[in-house]
Amino acid sequence: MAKLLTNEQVEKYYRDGYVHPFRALSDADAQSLRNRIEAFEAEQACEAQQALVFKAHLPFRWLSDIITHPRILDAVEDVIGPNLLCWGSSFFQKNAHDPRFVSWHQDTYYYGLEPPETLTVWLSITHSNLESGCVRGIPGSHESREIVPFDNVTSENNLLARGQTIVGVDEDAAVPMMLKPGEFSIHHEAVVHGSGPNRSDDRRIGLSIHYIPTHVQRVKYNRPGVKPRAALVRGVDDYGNWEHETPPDADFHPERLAELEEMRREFVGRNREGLAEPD
Ligand SMILES: O=C(O)CCC(=O)C(=O)O
Repeated sequence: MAKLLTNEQVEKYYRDGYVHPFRALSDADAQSLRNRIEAFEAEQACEAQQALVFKAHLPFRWLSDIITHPRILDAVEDVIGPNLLCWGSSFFQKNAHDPRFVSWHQDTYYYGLEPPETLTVWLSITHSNLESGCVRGIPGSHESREIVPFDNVTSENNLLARGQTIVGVDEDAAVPMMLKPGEFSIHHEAVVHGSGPNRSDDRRIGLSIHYIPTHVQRVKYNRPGVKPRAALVRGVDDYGNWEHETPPDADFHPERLAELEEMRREFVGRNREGLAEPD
Protein backbone atom coordinates (compact mmCIF):
# COMPACT_ATOMS: atom_id res chain seq x y z
CA MET A 1 0.00 0.00 0.00
CA ALA A 2 1.28 3.47 -0.91
CA LYS A 3 2.57 5.55 2.00
CA LEU A 4 2.40 9.09 0.67
CA LEU A 5 1.77 9.23 -3.07
CA THR A 6 -1.49 8.40 -4.81
CA ASN A 7 -1.46 5.90 -7.70
CA GLU A 8 -1.96 8.84 -10.06
CA GLN A 9 1.14 10.56 -8.68
CA VAL A 10 3.24 7.40 -9.13
CA GLU A 11 1.90 7.06 -12.69
CA LYS A 12 2.71 10.71 -13.34
CA TYR A 13 6.33 10.15 -12.20
CA TYR A 14 6.75 7.30 -14.68
CA ARG A 15 4.89 9.12 -17.47
CA ASP A 16 6.31 12.67 -17.11
CA GLY A 17 9.55 11.96 -15.25
CA TYR A 18 8.70 14.13 -12.23
CA VAL A 19 5.93 14.88 -9.76
CA HIS A 20 5.42 17.52 -7.05
CA PRO A 21 4.74 19.06 -4.54
CA PHE A 22 5.00 17.03 -1.33
CA ARG A 23 5.58 18.40 2.14
CA ALA A 24 8.47 17.11 4.26
CA LEU A 25 9.10 19.92 6.75
CA SER A 26 6.88 22.44 8.50
CA ASP A 27 7.57 26.14 7.81
CA ALA A 28 9.36 26.36 11.16
CA ASP A 29 11.56 23.31 10.43
CA ALA A 30 12.42 24.60 6.96
CA GLN A 31 13.42 27.92 8.52
CA SER A 32 15.60 26.22 11.14
CA LEU A 33 17.28 24.15 8.39
CA ARG A 34 17.94 27.37 6.54
CA ASN A 35 19.38 28.93 9.70
CA ARG A 36 21.79 25.98 10.11
CA ILE A 37 22.91 26.18 6.49
CA GLU A 38 23.46 29.91 6.77
CA ALA A 39 25.33 29.57 10.08
CA PHE A 40 27.59 26.95 8.42
CA GLU A 41 28.19 29.30 5.47
CA ALA A 42 29.01 32.23 7.78
CA GLU A 43 31.47 30.03 9.69
CA GLN A 44 33.13 28.66 6.54
CA ALA A 45 32.90 31.95 4.58
CA CYS A 46 31.74 29.84 1.66
CA GLU A 47 28.46 28.75 0.08
CA ALA A 48 27.23 25.33 1.21
CA GLN A 49 27.10 24.23 -2.44
CA GLN A 50 30.84 24.88 -2.73
CA ALA A 51 31.91 23.46 0.62
CA LEU A 52 29.80 20.29 0.63
CA VAL A 53 30.09 18.53 -2.69
CA PHE A 54 28.43 15.21 -3.69
CA LYS A 55 27.48 14.01 -0.19
CA ALA A 56 26.48 17.02 1.86
CA HIS A 57 24.87 14.70 4.43
CA LEU A 58 28.06 12.81 5.23
CA PRO A 59 29.58 14.97 8.00
CA PHE A 60 26.41 16.41 9.59
CA ARG A 61 23.71 14.80 11.70
CA TRP A 62 21.24 17.54 10.77
CA LEU A 63 21.64 16.69 7.06
CA SER A 64 21.77 12.95 7.67
CA ASP A 65 18.38 13.43 9.38
CA ILE A 66 17.08 15.04 6.19
CA ILE A 67 18.13 12.24 3.82
CA THR A 68 16.46 9.75 6.20
CA HIS A 69 13.37 11.88 6.85
CA PRO A 70 10.38 9.47 7.03
CA ARG A 71 8.11 11.53 4.77
CA ILE A 72 10.79 11.81 2.11
CA LEU A 73 11.54 8.08 2.32
CA ASP A 74 7.82 7.24 2.19
CA ALA A 75 7.52 9.12 -1.10
CA VAL A 76 10.67 7.49 -2.50
CA GLU A 77 9.51 4.03 -1.41
CA ASP A 78 6.14 4.54 -3.12
CA VAL A 79 7.97 4.95 -6.42
CA ILE A 80 11.10 2.76 -6.33
CA GLY A 81 10.35 0.24 -3.59
CA PRO A 82 11.27 -0.47 0.02
CA ASN A 83 15.04 -1.11 -0.19
CA LEU A 84 16.72 2.24 -0.62
CA LEU A 85 20.22 3.63 -0.87
CA CYS A 86 21.10 7.32 -0.89
CA TRP A 87 24.32 7.81 -2.86
CA GLY A 88 24.52 11.61 -2.85
CA SER A 89 23.16 14.99 -1.86
CA SER A 90 24.11 18.43 -3.16
CA PHE A 91 22.96 21.97 -2.58
CA PHE A 92 21.82 24.12 -5.49
CA GLN A 93 21.80 27.75 -4.44
CA LYS A 94 21.16 31.10 -6.04
CA ASN A 95 21.29 34.33 -4.12
CA ALA A 96 18.76 37.14 -4.46
CA HIS A 97 19.11 38.77 -7.90
CA ASP A 98 21.64 36.15 -8.95
CA PRO A 99 22.30 35.48 -12.65
CA ARG A 100 23.34 31.88 -11.99
CA PHE A 101 21.30 29.20 -13.71
CA VAL A 102 21.30 25.47 -14.43
CA SER A 103 21.43 24.63 -18.14
CA TRP A 104 19.07 22.05 -19.66
CA HIS A 105 20.55 18.67 -18.84
CA GLN A 106 19.94 15.07 -17.85
CA ASP A 107 21.53 13.72 -14.67
CA THR A 108 22.05 10.31 -16.29
CA TYR A 109 25.08 11.56 -18.19
CA TYR A 110 26.92 12.21 -14.91
CA TYR A 111 25.77 9.32 -12.78
CA GLY A 112 27.07 6.17 -14.48
CA LEU A 113 24.46 3.86 -12.93
CA GLU A 114 22.90 0.71 -14.32
CA PRO A 115 19.96 0.53 -14.63
CA PRO A 116 19.55 4.33 -14.67
CA GLU A 117 16.98 4.55 -11.91
CA THR A 118 18.05 7.40 -9.62
CA LEU A 119 15.10 9.26 -8.18
CA THR A 120 16.09 12.73 -7.03
CA VAL A 121 14.24 14.48 -4.24
CA TRP A 122 14.66 18.25 -4.58
CA LEU A 123 13.86 19.72 -1.18
CA SER A 124 13.10 23.40 -1.22
CA ILE A 125 14.46 25.28 1.76
CA THR A 126 13.24 28.68 0.51
CA HIS A 127 10.53 29.69 -1.96
CA SER A 128 11.23 28.18 -5.34
CA ASN A 129 9.09 29.69 -8.06
CA LEU A 130 9.32 31.28 -11.50
CA GLU A 131 10.76 34.50 -10.09
CA SER A 132 13.42 32.78 -7.97
CA GLY A 133 14.41 30.30 -10.70
CA CYS A 134 12.71 27.04 -9.78
CA VAL A 135 13.58 23.76 -11.47
CA ARG A 136 11.65 23.21 -14.70
CA GLY A 137 11.20 19.83 -16.38
CA ILE A 138 10.28 18.67 -19.88
CA PRO A 139 7.48 16.11 -19.45
CA GLY A 140 8.21 12.69 -20.92
CA SER A 141 11.80 13.54 -21.91
CA HIS A 142 13.10 10.59 -19.85
CA GLU A 143 11.03 8.01 -21.70
CA SER A 144 13.73 6.37 -23.84
CA ARG A 145 16.34 6.62 -21.03
CA GLU A 146 18.76 7.60 -23.84
CA ILE A 147 21.21 10.47 -23.42
CA VAL A 148 20.04 13.41 -25.53
CA PRO A 149 22.93 15.03 -27.50
CA PHE A 150 24.39 18.08 -25.75
CA ASP A 151 27.22 20.61 -25.84
CA ASN A 152 29.49 21.53 -22.96
CA VAL A 153 29.04 25.29 -22.73
CA THR A 154 31.17 26.78 -20.00
CA SER A 155 29.78 29.84 -18.29
CA GLU A 156 30.71 31.30 -14.93
CA ASN A 157 27.00 31.54 -14.18
CA ASN A 158 26.16 27.93 -14.87
CA LEU A 159 25.88 25.92 -11.65
CA LEU A 160 26.81 22.79 -13.64
CA ALA A 161 30.60 22.80 -13.57
CA ARG A 162 31.07 21.28 -17.02
CA GLY A 163 28.08 23.11 -18.51
CA GLN A 164 26.12 20.21 -20.02
CA THR A 165 23.67 22.05 -22.29
CA ILE A 166 21.01 20.34 -24.37
CA VAL A 167 20.28 22.67 -27.25
CA GLY A 168 16.94 23.11 -28.97
CA VAL A 169 14.81 22.32 -25.92
CA ASP A 170 11.19 23.41 -26.45
CA GLU A 171 11.01 25.75 -23.47
CA ASP A 172 7.28 26.27 -24.00
CA ALA A 173 6.83 22.64 -22.96
CA ALA A 174 8.76 23.11 -19.69
CA VAL A 175 6.77 22.72 -16.49
CA PRO A 176 7.90 24.72 -13.43
CA MET A 177 8.18 22.71 -10.23
CA MET A 178 7.18 25.48 -7.84
CA LEU A 179 7.73 24.71 -4.18
CA LYS A 180 7.28 26.41 -0.83
CA PRO A 181 9.86 26.09 1.94
CA GLY A 182 9.76 22.51 3.28
CA GLU A 183 8.18 21.03 0.13
CA PHE A 184 9.87 18.72 -2.34
CA SER A 185 9.60 17.46 -5.88
CA ILE A 186 10.91 14.18 -7.26
CA HIS A 187 12.44 13.62 -10.69
CA HIS A 188 13.90 10.78 -12.73
CA GLU A 189 17.58 10.99 -13.62
CA ALA A 190 16.87 10.95 -17.38
CA VAL A 191 14.33 13.79 -17.46
CA VAL A 192 15.55 16.97 -19.16
CA HIS A 193 15.51 19.78 -16.60
CA GLY A 194 17.15 23.09 -15.76
CA SER A 195 16.46 26.41 -14.06
CA GLY A 196 16.79 30.13 -14.74
CA PRO A 197 18.34 33.00 -12.76
CA ASN A 198 16.95 34.22 -9.47
CA ARG A 199 15.17 37.57 -9.98
CA SER A 200 13.60 37.61 -6.52
CA ASP A 201 14.66 39.46 -3.37
CA ASP A 202 15.46 36.26 -1.45
CA ARG A 203 17.81 33.34 -1.90
CA ARG A 204 16.64 30.15 -3.61
CA ILE A 205 18.14 27.14 -1.84
CA GLY A 206 17.44 23.50 -2.64
CA LEU A 207 18.95 20.23 -1.49
CA SER A 208 19.04 17.62 -4.22
CA ILE A 209 19.08 14.08 -2.76
CA HIS A 210 19.73 11.00 -4.88
CA TYR A 211 18.10 7.63 -4.13
CA ILE A 212 18.28 4.24 -5.86
CA PRO A 213 16.84 0.81 -5.24
CA THR A 214 19.55 -1.55 -3.93
CA HIS A 215 19.84 -3.56 -7.19
CA VAL A 216 21.33 -0.56 -9.05
CA GLN A 217 25.08 -0.70 -9.71
CA ARG A 218 27.61 2.00 -10.45
CA VAL A 219 29.35 1.13 -13.72
CA LYS A 220 31.49 4.27 -14.17
CA TYR A 221 34.10 6.04 -12.02
CA ASN A 222 34.83 2.91 -9.94
CA ARG A 223 38.33 2.31 -8.65
CA PRO A 224 39.51 -1.30 -9.08
CA GLY A 225 38.53 -3.40 -6.07
CA VAL A 226 36.74 -0.51 -4.34
CA LYS A 227 32.96 -0.54 -4.01
CA PRO A 228 31.15 2.79 -4.37
CA ARG A 229 29.64 4.05 -1.13
CA ALA A 230 26.05 4.89 -0.25
CA ALA A 231 23.86 5.09 2.83
CA LEU A 232 21.32 2.30 3.30
CA VAL A 233 18.42 4.51 4.36
CA ARG A 234 15.55 2.00 4.40
CA GLY A 235 15.04 -1.74 4.08
CA VAL A 236 17.69 -4.36 3.35
CA ASP A 237 20.43 -4.69 0.77
CA ASP A 238 20.53 -8.19 -0.73
CA TYR A 239 22.81 -7.17 -3.60
CA GLY A 240 26.00 -5.88 -1.99
CA ASN A 241 26.84 -3.56 -4.88
CA TRP A 242 27.63 -0.67 -2.52
CA GLU A 243 29.55 -0.30 0.70
CA HIS A 244 27.30 1.21 3.33
CA GLU A 245 28.24 4.54 4.86
CA THR A 246 28.02 4.94 8.62
CA PRO A 247 25.79 7.86 9.62
CA PRO A 248 27.72 10.65 11.39
CA ASP A 249 27.45 10.61 15.19
CA ALA A 250 28.65 14.22 15.44
CA ASP A 251 28.62 17.35 13.32
CA PHE A 252 31.80 18.22 11.43
CA HIS A 253 32.63 14.51 11.75
CA PRO A 254 36.39 14.41 10.97
CA GLU A 255 36.44 11.04 9.12
CA ARG A 256 33.41 11.98 7.05
CA LEU A 257 34.92 15.37 6.22
CA ALA A 258 38.07 13.55 5.08
CA GLU A 259 35.94 11.29 2.83
CA LEU A 260 34.30 14.34 1.31
CA GLU A 261 37.68 15.88 0.65
CA GLU A 262 38.88 12.66 -1.00
CA MET A 263 35.84 12.71 -3.27
CA ARG A 264 36.49 16.32 -4.17
CA ARG A 265 40.07 15.45 -5.13
CA GLU A 266 38.92 12.49 -7.23
CA PHE A 267 36.46 14.78 -8.94
CA VAL A 268 39.13 17.35 -9.77
CA GLY A 269 41.33 14.52 -11.10
CA ARG A 270 38.52 13.21 -13.29
CA ASN A 271 37.92 16.68 -14.66
CA ARG A 272 41.57 16.97 -15.58
CA GLU A 273 41.17 13.73 -17.52
CA GLY A 274 38.11 15.25 -19.23
CA LEU A 275 35.62 12.82 -17.69
CA ALA A 276 32.15 13.74 -16.56
CA GLU A 277 31.41 14.47 -12.93
CA PRO A 278 28.39 13.55 -10.81
CA ASP A 279 26.89 17.04 -10.65
O1 LIG B 1 18.50 23.40 -8.52
C1 LIG B 1 18.48 23.48 -9.72
O2 LIG B 1 18.17 24.50 -10.30
C2 LIG B 1 18.79 22.26 -10.56
C3 LIG B 1 18.77 20.99 -9.76
C4 LIG B 1 19.15 19.78 -10.54
O3 LIG B 1 19.60 19.83 -11.65
C5 LIG B 1 18.99 18.49 -9.89
O4 LIG B 1 18.63 18.44 -8.71
O5 LIG B 1 19.20 17.45 -10.56
